[in-house]
Amino acid sequence: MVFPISNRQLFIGGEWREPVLNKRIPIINPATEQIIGDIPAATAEDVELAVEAARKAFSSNKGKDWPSAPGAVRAKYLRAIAAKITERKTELARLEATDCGKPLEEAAWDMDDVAGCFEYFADLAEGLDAKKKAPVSLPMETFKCYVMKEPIGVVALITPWNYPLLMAAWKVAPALAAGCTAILKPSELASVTCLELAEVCREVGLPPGVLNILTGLGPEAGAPLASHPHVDKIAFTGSTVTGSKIMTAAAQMVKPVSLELGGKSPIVVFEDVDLDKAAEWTAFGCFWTNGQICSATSRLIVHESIAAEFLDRLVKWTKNFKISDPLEEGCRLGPIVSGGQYGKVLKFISTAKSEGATILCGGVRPQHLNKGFFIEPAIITDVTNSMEIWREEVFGPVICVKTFSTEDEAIELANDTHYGLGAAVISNDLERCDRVSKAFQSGIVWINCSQPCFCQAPWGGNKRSGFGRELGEWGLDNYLSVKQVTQYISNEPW
Ligand code: TXE
Repeated sequence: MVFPISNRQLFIGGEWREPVLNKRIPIINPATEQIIGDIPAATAEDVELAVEAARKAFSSNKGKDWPSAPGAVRAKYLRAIAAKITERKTELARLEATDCGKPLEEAAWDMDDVAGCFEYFADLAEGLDAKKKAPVSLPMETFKCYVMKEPIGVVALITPWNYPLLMAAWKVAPALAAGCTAILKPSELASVTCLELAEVCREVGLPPGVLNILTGLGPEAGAPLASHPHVDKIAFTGSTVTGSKIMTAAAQMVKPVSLELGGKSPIVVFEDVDLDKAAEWTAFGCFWTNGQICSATSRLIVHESIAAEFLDRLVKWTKNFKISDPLEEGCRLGPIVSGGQYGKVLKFISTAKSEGATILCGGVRPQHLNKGFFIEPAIITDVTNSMEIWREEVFGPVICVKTFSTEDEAIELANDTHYGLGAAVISNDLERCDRVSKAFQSGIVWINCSQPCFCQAPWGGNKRSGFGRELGEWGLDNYLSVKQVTQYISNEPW
């Protein structure tokens, strides 16, 4: 089905602009493999213009500019953006589903979360006004000291394709709330809704240059942005490989970065669980959004005494999923985002098979769909600790299974990874859950569930899953720098 997609340009300094080199990238509908439009492809020349516009919005007209405006003023814009997103929710959800392949219903939840995220950071922007000068207590009365929180400056926000508008919101909302000005570079695989965010910003009259949106390829648009000397901070979500390149570019100029990277999160299922409920959370935790979630709990570690029965139920759950065009009523799994990612996921599965793993179910194109990048969810057993499928992020609907006999063994298996984003434990023994939560080496832990996420709570990982936290007050702090001011207040000479 062809859905009309607006022919947008780059959004720089509050205006639509053709890319300097006039290049465009086709948009491919992953459900049909058809080209359904195109997006502008920015290059270093456009990055230059966008950084200049953001810098001007940050530092011109002191006293009336974005960073020095009261938080309450910035909050008004953030709320206006949230209201427009809500107003256009149905249309934006359709665009998102068509562009990245996620089921329409899930895309609609994303739009609610996007609006909620802008609302939440509007509240925090207002809160900043009351915290302008936080006193520090000192051991002597001859000095007075206070702390000011100031926006970091011009920030580069580089985002992925799995939650295109939501990942943008997680960065844009706190950056703008803090008083930063920004350049957003969404993924070339799914940029359509981010270009609509530009239109929303234009409609609500966001001051020119406060948010600039450059679509384009990673090496052509992302790299010059990350290495630009007038960008003060980079916030990135994406692969560990690209995260490392961005960190290298930032290191050249000693520039702060926050990185939300890949994962290979475990879900540990103990023998005392309700098997159906546990199977449902396990299926949700790994197959939601087709497993294209950095925190997907894609390593199942299940107690040996229930493994056979549990896997039976898990297979039943996955077989119930409706796999179809994401716009179809009741769709539960859409296509993988792109041909490249599709090939990558299939390769992971065939390598696992050739190394001796058993594909218990799925891992192939569904018989009823002969076009589009569709894969039936795969459950893989007989994996060893050293197999690639057990160690590396697949970013597709694939779960690998290992069994354990003791709690210590389960924890060891769970932590035996170079990633550290999420981890889940399912058990009716809450003391055990508490022990296991403490032992997990991850930034996020779920007890008796997997994947719920709230914009009030910090999000981010350890080890090669990156560092820094998004969301909550931690997410706002990502875009603030702390200034200490100490004053000598005694009349006596020092
Ligand atoms: O990611 P990239 P890709 C993982 C997942 C997936 C793999 C590859 O395993 O299979 O990454 O996906 C921009 N300088 N995740 O290729 O390359 C790029 O244009 C600056 C995990 O899509 O990391 C896009 O905007 N920017 C994940 C963004 O980086 C560069 C979400 C992410 O792309 C750049 C997505 C460069 N040199 C994929 N190269 C998660 N953590 O949620 C690329 N980019």
